[in-house]
Amino acid sequence: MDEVTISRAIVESYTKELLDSLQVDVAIAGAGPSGLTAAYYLANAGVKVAVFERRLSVGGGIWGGGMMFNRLVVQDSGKVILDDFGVRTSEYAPDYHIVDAVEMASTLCSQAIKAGTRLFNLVSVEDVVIRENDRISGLVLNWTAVEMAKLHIDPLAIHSRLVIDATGHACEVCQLVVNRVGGKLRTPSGAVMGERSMWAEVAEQRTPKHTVEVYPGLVVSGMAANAVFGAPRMGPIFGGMLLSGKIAADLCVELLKS
Ligand code: 48F
Repeated sequence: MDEVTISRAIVESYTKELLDSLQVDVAIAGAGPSGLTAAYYLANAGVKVAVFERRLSVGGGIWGGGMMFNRLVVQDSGKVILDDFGVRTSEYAPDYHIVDAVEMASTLCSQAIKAGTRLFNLVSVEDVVIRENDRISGLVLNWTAVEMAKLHIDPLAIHSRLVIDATGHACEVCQLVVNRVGGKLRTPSGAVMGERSMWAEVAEQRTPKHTVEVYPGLVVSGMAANAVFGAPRMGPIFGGMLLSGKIAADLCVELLKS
């Protein structure tokens, strides 16, 4: 075995995928449950989709379950989506299904990639690309290592027809739109309204409703959708995250037709 061949294989194949991802149909910020679910359904629909994830690990808030008990709960509607992915569930009570968090995180990730998602971990979204009428038209990216080390190194950008903000509680892309673009979101206040205290039932009902095109070219999904619309957090019940990811994918497929 030759070290240079190993290095060339890695650099060439990664660069090829990155070059091929400089222009995509949908760019997703964040590889938590909603981002991975959106990516999986988009890739299966034949949409060119890339996910950019800040952390080394993919899966966001899935792994730790509830307070590090690595189990999650989904409702019947979430179970249907997990069935699609091939994630096993066991019924605990009517409409309450238990999921192994580690199986869910690893399977969502694996299936999204096998469906054709380009997944770049250790890459942070630090800004958005803006075009005519302030439409969001891409993402500005840098290595997470650069961000962590606070190095003064300029980022690179990719173009996309649509962006999904799947960054979770921080709703970072929407925050950028408000704070850097000076944009007015399609929320009652026009701003990020901020997440409210835990109320699982209400939060789970509201997450799918808030999965919308919140700004031209920008769809918001998952916990980011609730944070943007001032809805409660839900804790370790994950049906809403999965549903939201699927709704975001379906919405993008429709928007891409126009
Ligand atoms: O937080 P996260 O899992 O978001 P989600 O898909 O699911 C939320 C649930 O995990 C949980 C919950 C449900 O009960 O409340 O919190 O809405 O995943 C978000 C991912 O986005 C990454 C972050 O590291 C995480 O893996 N992320 C956040 N900001 C950026 C980012 C950024 N600027 N660039 C790239 N990735």
